[in-house]
Amino acid sequence: MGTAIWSKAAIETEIERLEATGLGLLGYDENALRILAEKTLKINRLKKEKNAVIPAHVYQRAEIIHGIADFTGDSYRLSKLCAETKASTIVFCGVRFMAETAKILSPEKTVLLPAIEAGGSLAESITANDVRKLKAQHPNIPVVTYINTNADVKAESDVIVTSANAKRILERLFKEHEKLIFLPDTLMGKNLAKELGKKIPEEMVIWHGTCVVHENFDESSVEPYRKMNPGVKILAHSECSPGLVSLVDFVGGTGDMLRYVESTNAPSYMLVTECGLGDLARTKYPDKKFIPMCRLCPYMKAIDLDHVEKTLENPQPDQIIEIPEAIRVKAKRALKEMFRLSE
Ligand code: CIZ
Repeated sequence: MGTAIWSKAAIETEIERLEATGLGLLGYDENALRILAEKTLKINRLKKEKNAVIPAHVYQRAEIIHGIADFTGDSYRLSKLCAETKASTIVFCGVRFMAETAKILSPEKTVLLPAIEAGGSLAESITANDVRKLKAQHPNIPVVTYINTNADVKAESDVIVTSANAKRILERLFKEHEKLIFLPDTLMGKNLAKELGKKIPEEMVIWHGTCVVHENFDESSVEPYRKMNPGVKILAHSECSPGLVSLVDFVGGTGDMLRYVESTNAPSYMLVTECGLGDLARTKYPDKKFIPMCRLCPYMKAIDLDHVEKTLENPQPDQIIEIPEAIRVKAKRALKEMFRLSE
């Protein structure tokens, strides 16, 4: 990190600010907060100097969410807020598809992804050429694509969905179409088909991608914990397997999971998803009890404060998101269709 020297008072005020966010509840002690404070002070100053904004996905590291993010949420919320921001630069603390979505919606802004390793197993499971082949095999069938995909895959799609709005959008589309193609998450596709009473592949053609985090939870993540924690409410992300989903109390995206916790009063909660959500829930609802059950996503956790600082100071070409205009325009059309159908 750089050599900025902060006054003792500035450091103490920053430590108090960080402490008040709830980081202490996650085990960040006085020493850890002191180390973080210098970094967050510097990044927050750089952010102002560069007219930049930092969105952070809920799966990001806690020090990013609480120390430097301007707004936090799921990919749907972040895409909307990024499109509205007045800042000229977006330093996206999330994964590549999220940064690309920001660029698709706001091409005039500089969009930076601090760690190039922040890709994703779902996005990597399918190419634009795969989608073109599917469309040739199933002509005139609308392509519904989970937001967790690269820009060129979005460009081949008719409408984008997120975990927050997939069910609603599919319901609306099925009123006008007998069959849909759903990409790329096979587990989410199977969950949606079951919920909507649709047959695979007669009514839903589903790609075979999976999320490296959610595919690893199974039924064994549920029953023993119910016995050990009477009354526990178990929430699973909609990228989990149908077998697991059939055993839990609630299934949805991260925003829905947080809303469920907020609006209920159970003795304890178990959030079956990436660990960042449980960390965030612990700081948002300090009076509620959370049973640990999560996995770390190597892509979501690729970015740390040092990456953000270096990117703000001197972005490297491979951190700058660029999307060919023809692809961007087509991908934007599919995203706009999502906004239209989900609202
Ligand atoms: O859509 C998102 O943000 C992802 C990847 C998960 C979720 O449910 O928030």
